[in-house]
Amino acid sequence: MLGLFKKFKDGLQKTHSKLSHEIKRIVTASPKMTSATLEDLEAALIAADLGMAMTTEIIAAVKKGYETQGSTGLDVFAIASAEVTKSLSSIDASLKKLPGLTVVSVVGVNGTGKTTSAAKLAYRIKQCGDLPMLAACDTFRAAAVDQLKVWGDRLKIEVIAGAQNADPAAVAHDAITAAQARNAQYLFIDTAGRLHTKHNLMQELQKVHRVMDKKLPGAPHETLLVLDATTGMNALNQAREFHKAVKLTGLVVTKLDGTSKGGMVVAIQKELGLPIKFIGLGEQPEDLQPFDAKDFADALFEKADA
Ligand SMILES: Nc1nc2c(ncn2[C@@H]2O[C@H](COP(=O)(O)OP(=O)(O)OP(=O)(O)O)[C@@H](O)[C@H]2O)c(=O)[nH]1
Ligand SMILES: [Mg+2]
Repeated sequence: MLGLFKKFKDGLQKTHSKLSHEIKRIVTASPKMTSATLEDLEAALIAADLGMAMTTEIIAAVKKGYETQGSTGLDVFAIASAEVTKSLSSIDASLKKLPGLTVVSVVGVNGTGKTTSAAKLAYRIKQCGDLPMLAACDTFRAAAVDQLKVWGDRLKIEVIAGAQNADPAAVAHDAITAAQARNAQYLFIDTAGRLHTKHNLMQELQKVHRVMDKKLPGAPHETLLVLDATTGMNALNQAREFHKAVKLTGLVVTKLDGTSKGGMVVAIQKELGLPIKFIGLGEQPEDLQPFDAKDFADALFEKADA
């Protein structure tokens, strides 16, 4: 477990070092929490993409802490970490598991990491001893089916695919049939990348979901939107539009390794009220982790050493 946490921290390193140095600089220069100091802190939190709502809560908590105990022993890092933990752990972030087959649709705009995340998720399930399967429902992009098959071969997970240009809804339908026949516990549906602003593409996704629900009432049981952390706040618009078209049940935030926009995770969950279920921290099968609010907050607000 320690190894995973280190990876998680390494992924957030850029966000963390910038933010912690800023906080330390501000607090050292002016230990008394004057309104100017609080404004500086606010600017640092917003610059780290934590979003307005979360930033306001943190500043209020710091102010309250200062009013009750003064500057001696006031730990801005601990206060911020506690506020973020409290806020992010308010929604259940676990992946649903039904008694029979659980179908998980993986959706999002182009290139966010859907295929990779679907494969990594299936790998996690396999590691836990359950039987996962993958469905190649991106029949739009020429190499997409092969890309998923390569993952399937590598991870020894069965991939259900149709012919090139097949109807994605038909592939999803057949994949559910196959998964039920094998008594699989999970089926992950890899869908084509689509712009949230393209009405016809969103309708196509709705159709895929309708067909699944007809085949297995309630499916897909999870609809995970994959967001690329490096896109910053545009991710919010993507999430809103996808949520309108197909009811999302959670988010997967990818590419948190090496981005300086790790704070965005907080803003997204806060603004949308949708749980972040997993985060992507690299390109290897094990580089996907369940989102843990406390680990995340601690990694973000760990005190700088120097
Ligand atoms: N560093 C890093 N790279 C990632 C992560 N997740 C995915 N990638 C990379 O991002 C690129 C796109 O990933 P895909 O899984 O193909 O994305 P997609 O959403 O399926 O793309 P389309 O199907 O074309 O819409 C690949 O090069 C992946 O290896 C992550 O968490 N970290
Ligand atoms: Mg893909």
